[in-house]
Amino acid sequence: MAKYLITGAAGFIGRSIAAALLARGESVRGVDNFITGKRANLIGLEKMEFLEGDLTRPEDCARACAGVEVVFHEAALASVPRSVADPAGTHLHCATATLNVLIAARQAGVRRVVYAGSSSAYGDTPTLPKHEEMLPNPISPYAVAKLAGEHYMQAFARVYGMETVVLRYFNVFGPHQDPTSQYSGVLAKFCRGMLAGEPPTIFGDGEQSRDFTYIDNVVHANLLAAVADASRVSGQVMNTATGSRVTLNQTFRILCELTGFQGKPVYAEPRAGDIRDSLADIHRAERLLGYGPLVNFEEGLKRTVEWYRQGSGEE
Ligand code: UD2
Repeated sequence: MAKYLITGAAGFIGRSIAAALLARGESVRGVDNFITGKRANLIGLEKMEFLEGDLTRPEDCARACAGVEVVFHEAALASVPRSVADPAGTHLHCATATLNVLIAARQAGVRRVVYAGSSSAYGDTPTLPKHEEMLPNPISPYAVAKLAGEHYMQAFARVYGMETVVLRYFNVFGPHQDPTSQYSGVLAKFCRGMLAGEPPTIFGDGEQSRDFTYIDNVVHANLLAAVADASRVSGQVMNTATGSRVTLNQTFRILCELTGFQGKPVYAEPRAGDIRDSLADIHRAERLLGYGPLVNFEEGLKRTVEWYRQGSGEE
């Protein structure tokens, strides 16, 4: 019987958490509906018990949660522009699916649910760094749906006494992130494109900034969140990031060095629902989890470019 369930196990973050747990010899179950997850991401995870299932179906949630102690809920449609194009789809697969997971987890006697929150919850506030005491101010349908999931986590902790922990991820990147969709994260797209000699498109003036967080840091935070003392972490929201930021223009220049790309970017209209600047205050995760970033941005980017250079991520 699996001890851990990972939703979105065929996605970039889910498969990375699964790999870390399996490397520790843990028993892991994964569930994915392959809307954005990839079968190729399951390679190397053969010891994981895998269920193909959709979290919008309560019966699939029940099957996934049976006998499990801890759930890492990573499944989502993770894209601001996708949510602008299809707000109902994002709501269904982010908000409704999260409620279904919580209901099934409670029925199955799951002890703890760790949730993949999003920095988009903060919205476009000028205050930097963003800290958890700030009022959420979501501006895209994606941000609203992910924030609804956070509130459900907190409500289940308060009214049912379930242990729930929200990790608010800031722009996660790294190996296994899908570069092939129009909705892919910017670094995956840029790495793959620039390695192929294609000029990247920058939406806006390129001076928007992000606290880009390498995947190993996010995996580290999840493993800590699974074992941290419930009296300290249950019902809490914690930024999961590095506490530093770079602009897209700076990132482009670093990527030119790493990939050998010699062209110029194409500048296009800013994207609807976009945030200008994003930077995390990570003190709460440091204090409550003992979290600290393991890999900085440049090192993470180097490893990521290497991974795409080896032709991984293509299907
Ligand atoms: C949001 C969240 C992030 C995560 C993600 C979904 C914020 C600050 N971050 O990321 O935490 O939840 O959604 O996985 O809300 N861009 C280009 N060219 C491209 C693609 C993107 O210039 O080809 C720009 C885009 O306009 C934006 C930046 O790059 O300014 C980052 O875009 P993204 O889609 O990678 O992530 P973002 O910030 O919407």
